[in-house]
Amino acid sequence: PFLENVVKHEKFLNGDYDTSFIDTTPELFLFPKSKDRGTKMLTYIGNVTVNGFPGISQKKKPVFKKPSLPKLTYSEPVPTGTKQILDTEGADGVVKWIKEQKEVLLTDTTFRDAHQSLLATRIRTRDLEQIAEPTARLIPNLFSAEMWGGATFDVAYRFLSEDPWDRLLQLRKKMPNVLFQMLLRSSNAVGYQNYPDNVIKAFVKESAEADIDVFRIFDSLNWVQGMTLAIDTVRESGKVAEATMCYTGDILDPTRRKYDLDYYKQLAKELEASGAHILGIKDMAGLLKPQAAYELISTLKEAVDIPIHLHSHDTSGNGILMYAKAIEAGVDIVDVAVSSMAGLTSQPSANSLYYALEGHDRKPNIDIRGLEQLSSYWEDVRPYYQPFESGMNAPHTEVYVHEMPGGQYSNLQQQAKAVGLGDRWDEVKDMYSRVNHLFGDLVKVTPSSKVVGDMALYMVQNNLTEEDVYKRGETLNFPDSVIELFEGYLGQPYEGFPKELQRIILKGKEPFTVRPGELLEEVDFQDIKENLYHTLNRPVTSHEAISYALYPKVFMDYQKIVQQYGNISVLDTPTFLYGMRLGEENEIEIEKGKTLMVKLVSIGQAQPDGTRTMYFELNGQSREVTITDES
Ligand code: 3PY
Ligand code: ZN
Repeated sequence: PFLENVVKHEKFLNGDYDTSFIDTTPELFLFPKSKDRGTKMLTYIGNVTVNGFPGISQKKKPVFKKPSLPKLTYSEPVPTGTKQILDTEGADGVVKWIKEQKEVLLTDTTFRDAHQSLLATRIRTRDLEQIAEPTARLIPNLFSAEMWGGATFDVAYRFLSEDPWDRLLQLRKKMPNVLFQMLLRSSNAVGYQNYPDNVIKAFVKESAEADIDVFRIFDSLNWVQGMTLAIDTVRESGKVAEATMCYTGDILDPTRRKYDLDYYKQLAKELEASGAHILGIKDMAGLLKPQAAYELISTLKEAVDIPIHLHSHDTSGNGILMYAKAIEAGVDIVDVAVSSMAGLTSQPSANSLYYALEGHDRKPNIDIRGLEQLSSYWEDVRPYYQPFESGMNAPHTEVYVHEMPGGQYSNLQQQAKAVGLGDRWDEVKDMYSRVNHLFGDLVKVTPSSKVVGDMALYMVQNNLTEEDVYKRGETLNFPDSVIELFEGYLGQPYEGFPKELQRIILKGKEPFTVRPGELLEEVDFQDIKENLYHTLNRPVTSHEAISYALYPKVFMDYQKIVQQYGNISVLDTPTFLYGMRLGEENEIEIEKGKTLMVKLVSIGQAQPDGTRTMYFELNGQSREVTITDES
């Protein structure tokens, strides 16, 4: 696969990012012949019915309950919220408002991190869009809704065949009152490696214009130098810069001195000085223990003047107790998810936190009945995505030892299975922690966490110990991601890389310590637009040009899907993931007021050439499509 992002493309590194990419990879640009919308839609349904959906092994479409939507009066205007504060008072007005609140404020992550962590980021825009307005009406006094960024951008195109920019637009129409928040991996944007500065700037500016309000900006090694470009650009765009430190290690453990209280205190001051409106604490693996949270928040409240926003994962089962301690210590905002999408590798439950703080003067100002109604909806939607559940179904305290971020756990488990290490998973987890120490104890979060995971798999697969790496390193072919990390492609870790190990891994290559973005040649967006205009036969938007710059292959594959099947984001999720049953009838609204009535009548025999004819009724007329049976 074309894993290499274009910035790693040799041509790109030579400053040659231009039309030649299209000339030399013509296979990305061959498009199937156009058909009418009905036929395209039936071809998709026929295909998924016969061949299934990637990652779903069961072929038979399950029967699902229709999700229960809250009964609301939609004629009343949507109540106002924090979005209106930003629009009228600006980012500083938002900061001032936060400081005036006595109650702890909440960010709802249900639309982003909750499903990224529980369901491999697979929730489709359609399922978000249906509950967006009820969310805006039932819990209008959220601080923000985290609904974009992280893995959602890539997964939307790659696995859901939908446009993430369109998601943003659609959700905003339904939620005009709440700040929209995204997770931005600094110079990695919403990808896995460094991009040139002008790509980061363009991405932030366009996201801000498309109405992202709060940018949670982190660097996967807590390297402030890697974050300042993003912070500056967010500020220039008039939005809220939540500069974020990732929490790793354990400040309570006297044997782990590298990331101690003082480290976080200094880092917080640096982030404040870099222009943060809010200080984010990103506890991506859920390592922050209750008493540690109390000490950390108390110290940081003294150290900085800006509000503090705490993000965590409930993997250990201690999330609510930890939040309660952080709230006692004065944290301003915490991240929670609607109950049926909360807990375990996701965020702690908003509903539980509400009750946990009963009688407390900082109890959140939120309508618990509203939360329960939203939770009922998600309880009905979640089973659609059952094949993407991680299989973790009880609190997992081992996380305090292996320190793997919630989102990585199931991913790495899959990777381990794929390379035949499924039954050595315990060894892989143990090795993950050993690799972390071998590498000098790193912050582990996308993308640095992936490098530690790659090395752990490599060592288990080859039965290597730390000693082998030092002794036989010259003869070992380390994973590319490991070499790139030690070269400096993800920035610089606190206290640097272990020197001897770096020398062994780089085998004579010189590392660099400047910002990788400085070394990369600027992307010419005009050029991209012109090229795409020629291949797609239509003008492309700035959003599309940016998506292409971030993910050329993923973006072009998505364009092919659109050409082949049309806009399949309008399909209901059971049909999108499982196709149709024989005799089933379905109503598909392909645009406002235009509906296709589809019935699957029969499935023809497989032909010697591997094709099958699918017999449908489309708006009462018989219609056949031929698909290839891949079984
Ligand atoms: C992401 O970068 O997507 C994360 O959620 C990291 O925790
Ligand atoms: Zn997270």
